[in-house]
Amino acid sequence: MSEVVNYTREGNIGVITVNYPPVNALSQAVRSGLVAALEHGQKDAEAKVLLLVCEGRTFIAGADIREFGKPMQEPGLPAVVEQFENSDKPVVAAIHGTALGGGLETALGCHYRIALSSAKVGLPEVKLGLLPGAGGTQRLPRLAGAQKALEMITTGEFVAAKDALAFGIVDAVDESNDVKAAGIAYAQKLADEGKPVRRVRDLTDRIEADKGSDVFDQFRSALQKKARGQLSPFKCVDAVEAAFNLPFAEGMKRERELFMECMDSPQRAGLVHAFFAERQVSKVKGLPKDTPVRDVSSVGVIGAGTMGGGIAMNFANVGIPVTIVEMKQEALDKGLGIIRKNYENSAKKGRITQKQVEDRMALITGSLNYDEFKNVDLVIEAVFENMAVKKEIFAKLDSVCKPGAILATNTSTLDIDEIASATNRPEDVVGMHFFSPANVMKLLENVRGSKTSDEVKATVMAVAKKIKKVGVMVGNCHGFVGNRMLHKRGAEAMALVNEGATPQQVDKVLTDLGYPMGQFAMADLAGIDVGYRIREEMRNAGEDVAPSWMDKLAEQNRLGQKTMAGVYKYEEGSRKPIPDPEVERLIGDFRKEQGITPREITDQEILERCMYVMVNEAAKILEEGIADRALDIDVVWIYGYGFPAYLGGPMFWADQIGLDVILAAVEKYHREVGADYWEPAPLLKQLVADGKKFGDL
Ligand code: 3H9
Repeated sequence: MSEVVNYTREGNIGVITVNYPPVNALSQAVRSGLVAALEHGQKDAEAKVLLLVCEGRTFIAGADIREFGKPMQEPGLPAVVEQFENSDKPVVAAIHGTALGGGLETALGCHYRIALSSAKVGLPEVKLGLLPGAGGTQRLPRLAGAQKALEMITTGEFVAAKDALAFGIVDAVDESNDVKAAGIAYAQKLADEGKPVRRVRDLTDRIEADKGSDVFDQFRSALQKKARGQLSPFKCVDAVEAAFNLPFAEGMKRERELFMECMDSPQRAGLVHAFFAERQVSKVKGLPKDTPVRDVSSVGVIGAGTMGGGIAMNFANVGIPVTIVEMKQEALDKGLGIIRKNYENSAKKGRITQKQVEDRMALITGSLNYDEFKNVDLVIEAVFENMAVKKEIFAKLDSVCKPGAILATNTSTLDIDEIASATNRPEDVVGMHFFSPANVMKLLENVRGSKTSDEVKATVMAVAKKIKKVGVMVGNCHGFVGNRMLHKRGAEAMALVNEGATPQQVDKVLTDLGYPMGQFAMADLAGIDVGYRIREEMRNAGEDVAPSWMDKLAEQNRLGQKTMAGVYKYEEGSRKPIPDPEVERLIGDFRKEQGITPREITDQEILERCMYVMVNEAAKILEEGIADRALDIDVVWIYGYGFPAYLGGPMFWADQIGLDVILAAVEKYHREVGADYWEPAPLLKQLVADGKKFGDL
């Protein structure tokens, strides 16, 4: 018998058990083990009904993603599922944890399904740039109809057991937490009642009901907006539609063709890279796995502004009490009011209940007094970017907070070590850089200072997980990983417009690549005054800051979305940027003032300058050890800046373009543009010389 799948018998029930930690993925060993165990069960004269069940934390969570991109080894999963469906003896799948992808498809090949009430099912292949390739697109609609099947397959979202029951995906839900006992009891009942096999492929009611429906076109047109630039969501619709237009066997062939198209696409490679990268970042290089983690069951936040409020919500959302301290009652009331409004909006959209709104608000208290931080386990400072103010706050925290409390700053650019130097416990000081809106964006850049202890590092990574963020540990430098790269892209975007491009041309190149918004639309969202204030402060400090047409926007009170005019103009109630001839004139005047003769700039030049400048900077970031691995940078950009996951992140993308191509362009722009940041990164040169990629590091 196979090591990972075994066959036993309990009375007249033949039990096929998968045991392949951590998630019982369908590796070649599992697939062949399943076939062998099924054959065993078929031959076992004593077995009247067969039961498929899994050991460990979950039912089969899908195909083994690590096998993707390698030659397929027999038996293929569609054939395995078919053999289960062909069985003459009824087969029951008993589901606990998550039955996902090929796991759910295997269960759909069984004749009956029972799930624990805590279980979830889903076909998340689309999130990996794929579609269900073992009959999921053909069998799910036969149980759940076109609408539900399309929803599940195009979003990849999981469905709770009780909903799966309502949709016809499972036949029974068991309230216990013993999946094997529940499965055996159900199988026994079937055996006692002499229930026949029931093959999903033969079910036709739902197919007849939805044949010719316009639901497929509705999904396609909704996806034009939601899944712009992506391949697999559209292929998912095509595959599901085939279930309604073709006999089962033909539909399976169509599914296979579409599946292979997706499997061979670079988007699949990018998304699989992103999947593993997201999991890798939680394993911080050089941080021992058994590093103790401090308990964080109460949190303090300084500042009730947009960032502070959003940060506080993350903790209240997972049941952790938060105290927000502000300087003035008015600011505190305003901040708490905004938090309530955000929750109320979520309730209106049906995302949370009114009770949850009240429960979460009850966890958030406001105060004007730092003494409230006496007993908290973690304080996060989220005031404006000013070193002197931050140092004053940290000195105060040092005197108020209990020993062992973690003192974190949400700074997006400032030196963590200098902030830590205002305390007598720099080992407890760390950066926790949230991304705006902090209650939505999934990235948390945890920034280690030179003295931050391992325990504190491990704790902030655990906190990220607890509040459902993707935590990435990075080093201390101006802008850390994300903003340091963004600043270079911003400088190039400005230079391109100065030289002759329009803001909308630059933004379009970025959105065509897959970014949710371009550089200038983003500036309008953040507020034109933000950069203006920073530049003014630098000028006041005697620094040499080049003039910018953005300053003129700020001086005309064109501050972005909030004043309905910035780089773009906006219509009442809309966030859609509309190019404004007035701004083009203003830019034209600026060029004249600066003695610049505008030239035609190609989209390719925009793409290269905006992207390669980031890749070159990222190579320096890697070299300096600010990021531990290229994949950390990829994850920062996917979760902090909406870089399209299907491109795998900027480093994975760069590897696909070819580092030699990028280096040649960086050298060219270094000569032509001349800015310091175009100085080619030695690491980039080294990798090209060695014929290596970022992914090889
Ligand atoms: C598919 O099925 C295609 C078919 O339609 C057609 C075939 C012909 N394979 O996430 P976690 C690893 S496509 C290999 O931290 P959690 C993961 O890397 C597949 N490894 O745990 C990690 O390893 P490590 C469709 C996998 O409890 C460890 O397991 N299925 C796989 O937070 C723990 O993972 C999916 O897309 C896999 N399939 O969440 C499901 N899955 O410890 C993808 C996980 O070394 N998986 N690993 O870092 C998930 O959504 C989550 O992992 C799951 C558990 C919800 C299962």
